[in-house]
Amino acid sequence: MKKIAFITGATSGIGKACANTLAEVGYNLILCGRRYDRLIELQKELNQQYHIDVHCLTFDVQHQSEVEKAIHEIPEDWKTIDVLINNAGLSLGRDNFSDASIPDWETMMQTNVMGVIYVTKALMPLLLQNKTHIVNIGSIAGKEIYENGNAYCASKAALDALSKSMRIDLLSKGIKVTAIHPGAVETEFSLVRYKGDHEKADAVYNGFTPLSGNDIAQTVLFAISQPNHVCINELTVMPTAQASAFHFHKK
Ligand code: NDP
Ligand code: 8X3
Repeated sequence: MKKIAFITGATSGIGKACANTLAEVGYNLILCGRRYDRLIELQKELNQQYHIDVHCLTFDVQHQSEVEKAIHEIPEDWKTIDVLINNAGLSLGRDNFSDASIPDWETMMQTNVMGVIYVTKALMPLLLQNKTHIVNIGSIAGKEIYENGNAYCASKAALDALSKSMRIDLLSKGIKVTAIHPGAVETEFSLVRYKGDHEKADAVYNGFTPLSGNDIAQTVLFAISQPNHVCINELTVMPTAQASAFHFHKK
């Protein structure tokens, strides 16, 4: 029987790359995101290319009732989830604490922190039943606080704490929890952060080779491919040209 992975934020970037990587090694996938058309397109591609089954769930992780409704409607034969990848997330703006927008901050906290809580709690009976491996996509931003990172850094620091808490609380249930903390990955992340400003978004990755979504997907695959008795608790992954949140070697 094929394994099943549940991936949030599968319409783009790291989540989409995880979908491709896990499809390639034979997982069936539950793919989530708000953009239904992208999910359906990806479903078709993966189905044709890798002959795997894909179930799509459209919901906004910020709304507990939407999350619960979608998860409640998972068909019976999709309930044996082996891997949960909590990946959906975003940054909005890179503004000084004094003038950053509170609605932006609320969206980040609600998505990056409460979204992970809503999804994981709604899935909990299935996670316990299946001893599902939970993989949370954190960020270097949760480890090293940088100027004008404020609420995004806070949201990823909270997720770091949540990942550690899950690992401790679910230890006796036989559930592995892995946190992956990427540095700069070229996805739609910066375009979202800079609200559609391509020039600002592209500038983030100028002068060095950033990670790709696939680089992180390969790290996730490594973590979930370990023997039963081995748990990768956390990994920080950066481009070779990045040494910390502050140090880049740009040409
Ligand atoms: P993308 O913008 O390319 O992808 C973000 C994904 O999250 C999309 O699929 C989007 O789907 C989903 N998403 C965002 N908000 C919501 C929401 N409210 N409800 C449901 N889904 C949502 O960025 P990345 O792939 O780079 O980001 C993935 C994760 O990686 C994030 O948690 C990010 O913080 C983290 N990360 C990224 C880094 C980078 O440099 N790119 C570095 C470190 C961490 P849709 O819009 O269709 O709902
Ligand atoms: C995304 C990486 O350094 O822009 O989490 O915060 S960073």
